[in-house]
Amino acid sequence: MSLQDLCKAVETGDQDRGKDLAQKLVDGGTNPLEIIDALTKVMDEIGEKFTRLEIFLPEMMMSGEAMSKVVEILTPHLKKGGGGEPKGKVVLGTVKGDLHEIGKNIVKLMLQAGFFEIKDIGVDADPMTFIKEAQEFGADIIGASSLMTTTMPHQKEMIDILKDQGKRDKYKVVIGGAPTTVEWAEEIGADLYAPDAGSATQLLSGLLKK
Ligand code: B12
Repeated sequence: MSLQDLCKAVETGDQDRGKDLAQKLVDGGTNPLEIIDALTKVMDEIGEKFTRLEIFLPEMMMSGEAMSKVVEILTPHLKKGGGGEPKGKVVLGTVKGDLHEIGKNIVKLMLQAGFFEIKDIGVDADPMTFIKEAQEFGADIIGASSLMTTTMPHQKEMIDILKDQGKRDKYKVVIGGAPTTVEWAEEIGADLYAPDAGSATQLLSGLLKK
């Protein structure tokens, strides 16, 4: 039983083995963040194999589902840490046209563990939905995930609408997702880019202090 075995189980989409191994690894003291890190690399490889037509959509789906199941097993371990003063309110979603949610869900867990209050607006969220939900929730931060180059423009669209409506200063906007970069964040006028869920909590805490 090793992290490598778990990676193999997720790669081959074996949910039951994935859940079992993940449980054994955390019970044995492996850091859940180390597991997520390793599995994110596996998903990157899956994506590359998909591009090279070495695997097809059903395989990518099975790996994605196996990873989601592992994240469910890790959830109580990520949430450990006891109480604390809420640091801020975040509306979090995946942008319009984009159904990728694994990364967003991990970010949500990590932010909750870091004492942020989260309103998860799911996937395929319209720019106006982000803004409406942020207003209703009294959010400090809007977090938008995009996993595809084709949906990244909706992160910009949301910021542009905020500007047009004179609400840009009401919220800090943070973006993320595999194809996004710090350069893209600067180009579209986001306040922050976080490369992974592990750094997001710290970076967001810093952002609210500014
Ligand atoms: C799993 C997967 C799927 C699953 C999604 C399952 C689910 N429930 O989410 C399924 C099979 C459904 C799927 C579908 C498709 N997919 Co897909 N998918 C992937 C894959 C392999 C992994 C994504 C993933 O979960 N990674 C693991 C997580 C943990 O990493 P992450 O999302 O990057 O998140 C981390 C950070 O980025 C960051 N983060 C993420 N979001 C945010 C947000 C904020 C605010 C912050 C601060 C941080 C942050 O923190 C996270 C944790 O550390 C990627 C490959 C890749 N390299 O990304 C392709 C990939 C994204 N998919 C791709 C494609 C093409 C598709 C489809 C169009 C395929 C098809 N022909 O139908 C559809 C599109 C569906 C749609 N409309 O969205 C392409 C996109 C190419 C492009 N245009 O850019 C990729 C890159 C694969 C490839 N190389 O071709 N996919």
